[in-house]
Amino acid sequence: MERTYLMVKPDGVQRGLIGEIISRFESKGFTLVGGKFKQISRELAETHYGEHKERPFFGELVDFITSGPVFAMVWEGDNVIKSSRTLVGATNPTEAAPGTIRGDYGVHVGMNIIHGSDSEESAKREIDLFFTSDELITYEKTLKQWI
Ligand code: 3AN
Repeated sequence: MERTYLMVKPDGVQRGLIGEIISRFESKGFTLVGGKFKQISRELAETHYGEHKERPFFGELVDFITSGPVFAMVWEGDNVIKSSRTLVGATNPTEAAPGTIRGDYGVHVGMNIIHGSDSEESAKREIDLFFTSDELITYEKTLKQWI
């Protein structure tokens, strides 16, 4: 079963969107297998966003993601990596379709509400970075046969 890492960023937490975001993934039919509130250190932020190290906005990105608590989650389901990127919407909220999380709530590309892993490889890396295996709970949903 596929898993992905999703994270409500400090702006999403401050705006009270944790519940709304969890609700969208639950309603879609995915299963929450791990979740926690976390203050990210600069070191963890620099590792998590390592692929953007050379980008001009890297410093801003690290400042922002460490500026307040985030809500870190692991979600499970068929094709959850690709589907959750669709639910999240385009990186730049000005281009994100209405109905997506960024399209409905985001304004600026630097503060775009939520992070979602973009591939199997990054999902694995990010899940391992933010969660220990005993923080992830595998369980069966009786509704599963209907999805
Ligand atoms: P996504 O989060 O949609 O996968 P990435 O991986 O290209 O997007 O970018 C990582 C994060 O970097 C984005 N979520 C966004 O917050 C930030 N970012 C991307 N492009 C810019 C930019 N031009 N200016 C400021 N921040 C940016």
